[in-house]
Amino acid sequence: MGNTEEIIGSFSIPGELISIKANTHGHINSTFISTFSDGGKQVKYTHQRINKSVFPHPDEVMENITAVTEHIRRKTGKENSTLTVVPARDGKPYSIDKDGEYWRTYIFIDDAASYDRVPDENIAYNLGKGIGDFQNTLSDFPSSSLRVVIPRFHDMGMRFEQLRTAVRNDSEKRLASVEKEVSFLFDNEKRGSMIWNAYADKTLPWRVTHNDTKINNVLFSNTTGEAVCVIDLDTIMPGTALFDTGDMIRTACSTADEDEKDTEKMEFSLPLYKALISGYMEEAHSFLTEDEKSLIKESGRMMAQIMAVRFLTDYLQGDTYYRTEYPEHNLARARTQIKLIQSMDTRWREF
Ligand code: ADP
Ligand code: GN1
Ligand code: MG
Repeated sequence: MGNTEEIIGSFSIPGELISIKANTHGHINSTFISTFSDGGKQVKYTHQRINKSVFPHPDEVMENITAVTEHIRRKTGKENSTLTVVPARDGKPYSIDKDGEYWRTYIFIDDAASYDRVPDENIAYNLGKGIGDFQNTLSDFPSSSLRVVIPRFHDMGMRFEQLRTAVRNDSEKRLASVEKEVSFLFDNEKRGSMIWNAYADKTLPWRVTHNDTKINNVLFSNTTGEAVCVIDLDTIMPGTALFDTGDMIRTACSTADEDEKDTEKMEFSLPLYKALISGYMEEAHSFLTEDEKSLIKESGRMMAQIMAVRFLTDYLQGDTYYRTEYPEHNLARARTQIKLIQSMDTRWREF
């Protein structure tokens, strides 16, 4: 923890550091929660080392986050309605350690829960409402002023190209065990590419979108269950609202964790879908176009597919992108996403 303690000291935080603990729920950054004692009061902070191989320009990531959080706070007038960036002592929204790694600090949002899997319909409803409200609050933010921190992040065609390269190279000699999964995904390439293509040719409107609206990127009040704050703003960029509806559907209308090893446990749930979309539409019906509304259902399938493609690509390439806890972790994630797509197809057919 030595380096972590040192970097925490470079931020403008009053009081005395009491403890630091790691949080391993995200797949990308390294997250630590600290507790400070300030005049007898305990205050918690989140510190993150930004993953530079995923975000090659962390300063641009922080530029986006600073602008967006200021906009949200100005409009809502509520302190914890968004992340609060704690500046470094030199006034920058990040601090660079002796190894050249970028770190940032946020105020930790207390009395709020983070779920890796949706516990009930009420939380699904509140997730939809929270993301609808987030998009609505940012509807007057100029999307063209945002830095594109990961170009073509949800470009299905590009993700399939990356999978093709990984299949061709088979650098880890893992291809033989995943041929069924690879062919399922390629069979669905055209269908899965439809939303990105309609976004890229501007048939779908360009908006400010979060682009990573999985359930553990929203914090929920411990008392009311309402969405308190949308976090993990790293990938805020121009996008279609359907990237966000899709990732919510993928993670909040499913019956198992994203990395459940037993694919039998992964099913698409229509009651959770109804709850999620009713919360979302309460906030979003006024600004969505009919084209967008008609593609919401498809967006869940598309996001499950792009994740399956990305997890499988990472598996074939030797697990260099996502944090993994065991050698088959990305494979489990990919298989579970595929099972979710298959279950969506079955459930919608029955419906
Ligand atoms: P990653 O980019 O690695 O996914 P996140 O920003 O999503 O990192 O943070 C990882 C986890 O840390 C979140 O899922 C959440 O549980 C917790 N977390 C992050 N920031 C805060 C915060 N400001 N307040 C409370 N919990 C937080
Ligand atoms: C990553 O950072 P985290 O864990 O919230 C990834 C998302 C994926 C998600 C899958 C920058 O999100 O795109 O949907 O894992 N973030 C990035 O769980 O690649
Ligand atoms: Mg996250």
